[in-house]
Amino acid sequence: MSQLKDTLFRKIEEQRPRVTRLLKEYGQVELDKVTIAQAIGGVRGVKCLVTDISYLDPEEGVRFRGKTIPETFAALPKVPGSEYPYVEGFWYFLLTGEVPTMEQTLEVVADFQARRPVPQYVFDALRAMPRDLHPMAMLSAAIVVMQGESIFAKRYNEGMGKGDLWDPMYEDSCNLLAKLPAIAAYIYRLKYKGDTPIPSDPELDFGGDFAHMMGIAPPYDDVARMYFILHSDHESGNVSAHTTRLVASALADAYYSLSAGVNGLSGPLHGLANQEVLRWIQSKMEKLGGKLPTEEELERYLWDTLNSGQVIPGYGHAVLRRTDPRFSAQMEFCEKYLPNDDLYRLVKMLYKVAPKVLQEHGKARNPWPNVDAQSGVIQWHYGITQYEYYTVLFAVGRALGVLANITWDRALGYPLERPKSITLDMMEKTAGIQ
Ligand code: FAM
Repeated sequence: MSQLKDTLFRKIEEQRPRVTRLLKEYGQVELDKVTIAQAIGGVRGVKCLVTDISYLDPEEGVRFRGKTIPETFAALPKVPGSEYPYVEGFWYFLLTGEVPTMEQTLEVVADFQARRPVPQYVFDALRAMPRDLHPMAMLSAAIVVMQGESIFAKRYNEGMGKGDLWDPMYEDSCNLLAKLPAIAAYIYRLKYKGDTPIPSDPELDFGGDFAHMMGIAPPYDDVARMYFILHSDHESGNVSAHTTRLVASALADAYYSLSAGVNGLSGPLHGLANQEVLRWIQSKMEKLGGKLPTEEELERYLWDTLNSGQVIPGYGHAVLRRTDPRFSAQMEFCEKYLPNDDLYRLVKMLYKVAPKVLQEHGKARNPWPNVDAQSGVIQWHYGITQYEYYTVLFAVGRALGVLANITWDRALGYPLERPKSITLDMMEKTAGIQ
């Protein structure tokens, strides 16, 4: 057994009695109440999901396994010559809550390298799709087309007990994760680079190999590592995380579940927002003949967008009430590597003007930027000018978090999710409306 799997198993054994005790001895303790506004309003704020992978504090932002983003970056082993950690070491950390040593990290790197080859039929299937299909639809299809590889589905059909199902879920998750960079890069080179796929370099790590297969020189390898880690998890109520877990709760395997989560991520209010941000700011620059707007022009553009009933992409959040630390982490990168990039300067100007306008507008509960306000700009700078591809990058990162979650869900025996519905009539009756 690998050190990662061994540590994971030890952690699972530690956590199981906690769940049993909470259920048996404290099962009736109330965690929250649900109001009509919450039932109608997308279950916002109702505390009814459990995950230990990450926690999202409205003021502070996300913590992965108790660590803030800067603490996570500082703690994990770095790729030699790079400023950002190995994605593989982050996977170890997300799964176990323990910071791996360099040796433990390199063991995961080697394990992922062995799991990396993608079946030829996946590429054949991608080639058979219309070239103008959205890359998120291509990614989702490429994931589900591999369902026949699922070890979980095989073991389940052979009658494996519920308590052991975490093991094949872990195996499927590692197999899928190891293959995702090659699939995502293949989609990119097939669609946008004249069908010129670049084979994987078996010596490279997750982020390094992705940059290599995209055909983009350093420091894009560090951009990839940073980006995948930042987008990995945001507790489990967001659409992509929740969808993946919901589907997996019916004991669907990781291929079906992740494909479903990727479909959820493709919504413009969720993962697709990063493509919207760039589209929105570039359309302003186009109107100005490629010039940067002044602050006054930008303010007017913001009001025009709001007055036409559209949202300001990249701003607002369902849980956060401050600037997203994932935005700040990317800003730090931009300050170092692309401080004079025009688009970045515009993003900075937007950060100055938009919160004020949104506050004045008075609707958004959070007038501050989220992760998507920044991410497209970095990708554009390094030559990925096809907006619609940005959510694919988000999806590769998000896979880390959701796959860690569904592995743990099987380990702790969490059951099928099945919230109760009521009718409007019932709600009116409860409210005392005749
Ligand atoms: N621009 C204009 N109006 C906004 C707004 C924004 N950026 N953010 C929120 N509002 C409006 C919202 O549409 C709602 O209006 P109605 O009452 O007319 O429906 C009102 O303010 C209250 O919304 P809220 O409670 O503050 O936010 P929600 O929890 O309903 O929605 C978001 C959260 C993220 C969907 C919303 O802020 C939004 O649409 N933002 C722009 C799109 C975006 O950046 N999405 C990416 C989110 C990111 F974190 C991710 O998932 N990748």
